[in-house]
Amino acid sequence: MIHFYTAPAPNGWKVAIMLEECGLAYEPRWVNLAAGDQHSEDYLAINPNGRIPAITDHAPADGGEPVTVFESGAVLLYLAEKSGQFLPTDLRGMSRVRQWLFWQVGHLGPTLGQHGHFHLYAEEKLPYAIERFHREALRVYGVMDRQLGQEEYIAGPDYTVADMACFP
Ligand SMILES: N[C@@H](CCC(=O)N[C@@H](CS)C(=O)NCC(=O)O)C(=O)O
Repeated sequence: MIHFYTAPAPNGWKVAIMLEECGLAYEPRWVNLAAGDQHSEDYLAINPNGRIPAITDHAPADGGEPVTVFESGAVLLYLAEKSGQFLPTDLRGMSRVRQWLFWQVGHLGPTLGQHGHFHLYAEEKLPYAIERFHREALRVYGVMDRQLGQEEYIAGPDYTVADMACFP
């Protein structure tokens, strides 16, 4: 059984998609972000970064103690390797998925997060920050658009965890 620490937010949705797609047994453990659950000592023992998502796998493949994983990209790779799904096993295919997955967690996600923050939520409207992240959001959308103009899915011909990371 996998305990899935999450909340209704994009980084949680990535892992929710994968858990539903791969068919592994899991139970959601809701983290109330508005109430600040993510900063509690109990939760920081699961994810020292104080964010969702995270998982604890109580039946890891090596038969040992439960394994806890945080960071959406790391969780997606862990589940892909555990289930043997949505991650190619050949060198080139796996390399493509890893690079697009790292691109999502390093560029697409943070850029859109900062854009949304400064454009929509920040009480003080800072033109420099709004313009910077707007421009960068358009750039990363352009990268994705070009890639999807050439390939069926973000990392090539197959549907993989890289698509599940980008979609939400
Ligand atoms: N790099 C992290 C980002 C996780 C993240 O930012 N999660 C948000 C929800 S989408 C969160 O937990 N926010 C709570 C907060 O900011 O306190 C990942 O990919 O897992």
